[in-house]
Amino acid sequence: MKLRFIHFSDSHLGFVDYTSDDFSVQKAREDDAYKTVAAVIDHAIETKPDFVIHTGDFFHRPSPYNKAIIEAGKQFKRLSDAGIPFYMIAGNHDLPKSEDTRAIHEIYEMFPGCKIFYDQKYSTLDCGSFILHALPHINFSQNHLDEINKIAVTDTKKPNILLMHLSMPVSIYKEEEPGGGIFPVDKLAILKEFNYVALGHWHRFNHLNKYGNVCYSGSTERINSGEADHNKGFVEVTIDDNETTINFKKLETREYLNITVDGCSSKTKQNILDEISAITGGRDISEAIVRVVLKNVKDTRYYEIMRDDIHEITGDCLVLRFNKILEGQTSVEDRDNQGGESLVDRLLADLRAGFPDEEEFKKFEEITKELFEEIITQDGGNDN
Ligand SMILES: [Mn+2]
Repeated sequence: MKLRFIHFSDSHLGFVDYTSDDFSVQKAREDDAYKTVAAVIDHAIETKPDFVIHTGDFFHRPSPYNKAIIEAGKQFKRLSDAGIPFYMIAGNHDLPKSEDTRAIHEIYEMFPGCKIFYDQKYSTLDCGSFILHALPHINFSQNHLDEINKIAVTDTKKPNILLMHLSMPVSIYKEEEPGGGIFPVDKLAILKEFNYVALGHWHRFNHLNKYGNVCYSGSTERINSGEADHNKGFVEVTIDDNETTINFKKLETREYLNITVDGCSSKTKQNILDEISAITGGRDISEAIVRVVLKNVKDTRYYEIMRDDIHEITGDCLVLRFNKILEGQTSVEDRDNQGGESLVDRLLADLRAGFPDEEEFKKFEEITKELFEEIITQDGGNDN
């Protein structure tokens, strides 16, 4: 008995990158997420797997924008029309935090073949040729642990597949996301009893061999520059008797170009600009997101290279971010982290001069950022 299926995750539909205040950039980035999800569904329709699974954070928030709701519906309908069953669990981003709000997932269950788990409980489902075990995101950590402790394989005659959206108790990445809960160490042994454990929450593909066929498929599109260093994609899995094969498939995503020039204090302006030119290499990067970081910049030469100098080399790109890190510092200041170009950053930079007192300004900055965050996220508190 051979099973072949696709596992994808963390598509974060409806994510809008507010680090750019340019509406066309926000729109382009939002559309990127729809395109990559459509590409996964294209692949599914072409290759006709037995089923498709998604391990949570399909949407970026519990109340997605209409466009995200519609785009999701289109893709679910395509799968449904092609007769490919779809199984999904809710993640910490798309499950409502309050008990009296209904989950958006419910509407997609109207598509034949579409089964979504958002009930904050561990459950199993006999799918005929295999047993599906689903552990959607659970808001309260004690309940989460109680449900994890119920996980058990009882029928070994069929392949068993477990879906979870959480962190594994290994600290591999500095980007490791908070908010999804952590799988308890003393329960790890059970994972080996599964033919496949499909994980969501971490955005980088990772097959955690030592726990068994335990695999993060990674997300389908980047949501910040911390994700620039790895490919995005999905996973194709086959279970042939007791043999599980895991194949990562790379997705074509928008180019995210991080350029770092080290030791600028000992380089001339021309050296630095040449180094950047060598990397962009006269290619067309008009659709790319480009981030240029100059490290070890001498205080007295801080204004020697300006954004316009960089723009002259790169030409127009979708987003150009430019940071300078002063000698003796290890990172750009928080307010400069995204390239120093956001609306709130510019506002704060302008207002900075009006605050002779550093402490007072810090307090003001903190409150302003909190307020701004609340306005743009509408519902505050739903991040991670
Ligand atoms: Mn998550």
